Amino acid sequence: MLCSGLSSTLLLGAAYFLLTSGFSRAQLSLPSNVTAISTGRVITFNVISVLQLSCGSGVMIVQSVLYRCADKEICSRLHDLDVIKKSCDLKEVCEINTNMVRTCDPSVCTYLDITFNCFPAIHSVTCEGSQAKLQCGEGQVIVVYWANYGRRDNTTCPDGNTAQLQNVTCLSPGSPEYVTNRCNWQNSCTVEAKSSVFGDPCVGTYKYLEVVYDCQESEATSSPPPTTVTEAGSSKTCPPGWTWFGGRCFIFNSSMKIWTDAESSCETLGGHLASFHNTAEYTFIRKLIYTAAGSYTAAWVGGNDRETETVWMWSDGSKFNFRNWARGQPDNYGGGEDCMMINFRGQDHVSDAGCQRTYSFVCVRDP
Ligand SMILES: [Ca+2]
Ligand SMILES: [Ca+2]
Repeated sequence: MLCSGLSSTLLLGAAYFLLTSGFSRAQLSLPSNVTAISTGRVITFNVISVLQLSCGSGVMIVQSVLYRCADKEICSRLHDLDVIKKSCDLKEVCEINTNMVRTCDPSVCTYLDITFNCFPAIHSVTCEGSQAKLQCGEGQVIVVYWANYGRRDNTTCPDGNTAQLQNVTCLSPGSPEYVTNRCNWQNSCTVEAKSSVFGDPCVGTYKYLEVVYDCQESEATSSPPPTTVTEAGSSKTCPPGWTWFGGRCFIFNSSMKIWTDAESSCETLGGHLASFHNTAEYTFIRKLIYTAAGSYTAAWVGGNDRETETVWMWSDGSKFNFRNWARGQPDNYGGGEDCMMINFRGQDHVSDAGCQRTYSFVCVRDP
């Protein structure tokens, strides 16, 4: 296809983009508050068969792929941009086999010109069956930007037989949330790169776990984490005032309400009283309260055994697996404590309390 056929090229490219955008464009991105530290550019002749893009320390996001032509015209190929982004985005180093991209016309368009931005982050790769270890320096904590258990090129973790390396669009959409919940705000953490953890997104493919994360000074964790993150297939944002964590949005409300009125308030805002399913979420909720109120104010959350005594549930309908009650709790004191509160007397303390008491509360909703 000649460069003069640019408009039809773009149309074809656009159609291809619509078909594939669910994978490559939306998913492989960083939170909007992470800014590029440098830019890179590789210009090559078509005759070179392999070219390398590198960010040194940091991960790349490919910005443009152009063919520079002898007559100075430029072909912009959305399809090739898509292919290269799919393979390179969020990596520190990326090798492109130029037969991956289709030239406009070798006799006319002789240069391939790729530009990319580099962002401060660490790209960790762990082959299937091994254990990923994320580690930050002393006084630092992990902030997870992106993760995928699957495969998106056929050169990483090449130990499988050839047939097991062919599927390069293998994604498990739950990976970012799982790794975030497990590792965020920790100094180090381990994650098993196994299908028993993530599910098997592509049976018969030899997979690997990629995690893109940054290390931040632990003092910085008192400021809210980024409110915009990218999850499977789309970029999701919390409404103003809400804070994102682990794929959900949270907000603290300081007004004192009985439990059912607090739940109603949260429902009015499109959510429920907050639930938590691991230590990271519980710790985050306490931090959210501290940031908003200036102290660990006692607050209602969504746990309750109002329906059946000792059968605890979350008001948002999620699975109740919480066990880490304060010592001696829940005690259903006086025969009438069916609602869950945290921060009793400002302490790291989860207990049951009478639902007619009034406390501040924390709501949760989907982005
Ligand atoms: Ca009870
Ligand atoms: Ca109690």
